[in-house]
Amino acid sequence: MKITSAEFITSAVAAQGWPRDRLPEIALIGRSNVGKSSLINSFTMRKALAKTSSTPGKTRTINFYSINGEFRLVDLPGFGYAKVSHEERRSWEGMIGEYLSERQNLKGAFLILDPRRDAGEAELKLYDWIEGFGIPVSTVFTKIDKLSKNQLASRLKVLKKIIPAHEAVLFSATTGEGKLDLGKKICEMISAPPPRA
Ligand SMILES: Nc1nc2c(ncn2[C@@H]2O[C@H](COP(=O)(O)OP(=O)(O)OP(=O)(O)O)[C@@H](O)[C@H]2O)c(=O)[nH]1
Ligand SMILES: [Mg+2]
Repeated sequence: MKITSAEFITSAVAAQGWPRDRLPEIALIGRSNVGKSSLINSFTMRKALAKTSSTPGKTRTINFYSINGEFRLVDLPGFGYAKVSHEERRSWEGMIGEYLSERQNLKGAFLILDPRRDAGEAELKLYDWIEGFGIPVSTVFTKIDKLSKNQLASRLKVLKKIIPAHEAVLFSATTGEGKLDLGKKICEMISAPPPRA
């Protein structure tokens, strides 16, 4: 996929703030600090389009980025950020749940995982939760530059037994590896019939 334009559209904390048109959307979901915002920057070749940080919990709103004027990548706040209050966590879950359950534009989601960590109950629950809304989910293993080929192969063997990772995309925001595969998956998702009519 050739990227001709990439722009930040808006941030939202609730449905009133979502863009009002019919452009298809692909959501990025995963633990805090896993690299969701970095993936957007790397994929679009725009260094600072999405704000990133080495401290977890950087993205706290739902952020919409328009790509080629054809579809939007939607950066969701990460979950599992230990330092937030119970109340704040509930509000995040509410915000993401509202988006996943009600957003008609949503054509697919990427569950972003760091292959150095074990996929735990939180990831599995999330995978099932998204699928339960009738949204196609694809797994992306990111930060693969941090592992050798052998390490990656053995980690994937373990992880694929835990998490549904059929045709997982292997990605690195640092090297740009996996961008072609990611683009292909996005094309598949946006050209498929609406997941829920
Ligand atoms: N080596 C390497 N570092 C990465 C990669 N992707 C992200 N990082 C680093 O990981 C940290 C977190 O990246 P973010 O993109 O801010 O993570 P996020 O998932 O958006 O985090 P939240 O907004 O807190 O949910 C930053 O320090 C990035 O530079 C990658 O592919 N390779
Ligand atoms: Mg982020």
